[in-house]
Amino acid sequence: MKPVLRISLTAALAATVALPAFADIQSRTFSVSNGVAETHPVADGVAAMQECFDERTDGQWTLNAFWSSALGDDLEATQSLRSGTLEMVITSTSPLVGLEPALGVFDLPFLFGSNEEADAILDGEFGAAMSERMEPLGLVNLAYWENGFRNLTNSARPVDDAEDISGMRVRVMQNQIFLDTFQNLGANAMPMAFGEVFTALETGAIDAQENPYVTIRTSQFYDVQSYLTETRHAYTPFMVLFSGPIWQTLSEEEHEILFACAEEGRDVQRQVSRERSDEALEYLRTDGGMQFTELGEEALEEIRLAVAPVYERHAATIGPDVVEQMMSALEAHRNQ
Ligand code: KDG
Repeated sequence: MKPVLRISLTAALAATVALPAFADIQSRTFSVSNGVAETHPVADGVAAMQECFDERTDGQWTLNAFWSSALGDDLEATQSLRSGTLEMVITSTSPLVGLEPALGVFDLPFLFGSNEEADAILDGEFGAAMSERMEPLGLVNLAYWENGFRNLTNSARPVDDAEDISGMRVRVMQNQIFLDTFQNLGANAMPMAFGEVFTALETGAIDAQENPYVTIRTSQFYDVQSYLTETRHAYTPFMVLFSGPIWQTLSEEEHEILFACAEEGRDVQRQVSRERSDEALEYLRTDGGMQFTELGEEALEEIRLAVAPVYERHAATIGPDVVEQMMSALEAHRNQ
């Protein structure tokens, strides 16, 4: 639902009836599935959302969070929402491209240049249009939270340029665009659910993975990876998804509380994610024992050129109009 429509709907509702506070609010418990660990900044967002529920429902609503893929991986949990057997999941957009190919636009390499740019696109018209695409799937996107800029870890060698990635068995999210991106770099890209990554690294089934610093730290990948390279090759958003079938059983007032509290959670989660990113990198380079490499401009340009064909190759799947809308929105924002 577009934010503008939502505000007018709420205003109309408020103008017509003067219900006593919490009149429409029933006691409820919403379970929310997460692939990340409870130490991840998503937990700070969940806590802020719960505080908002406490205020807005007089303590009648409880958010019951599950961590580290306890309720299944991102796609499995999302399917549970669609069948109405689970209320919420906080998931990367990438594993959902099989449900909505347009979400693949967020996986295009080096798309966003900064957190600020990502926020502007996700919280603006483009993000709202992508959220609308979830509704026919039986999903309501309450807000975009931050997974973040992704960086490469591996157990084989320092990565100083594209050649060093060649031949590495790199785990990627289950998504053809990520697969192609790393295959274009000569890697042996291996799609895998997030919950399987630690064990696959520990047993040597794969050599490498890529995630934001806070995820590398909170999932303790530093225990099974020796080398860390700053690539910032993609920015992944989280969607805070709610079950469409369960959504239909709630009142308009309850809908508004869910949107408002997910946005309060968003602001806290993004802030903590950014505050912790630098701390996480410092930890990984010191106590985490990882050898850190920052790519030089030449090496980074070489990688950007190697992965550039991914845009054209996947435009048809994502939707040429979607890619065009994204690029136009980015250009408009950059020219502000
Ligand atoms: O809860 C989100 C995680 O399951 C996952 O999406 C995190 O970036 C991630 C990955 O690499 O799968």
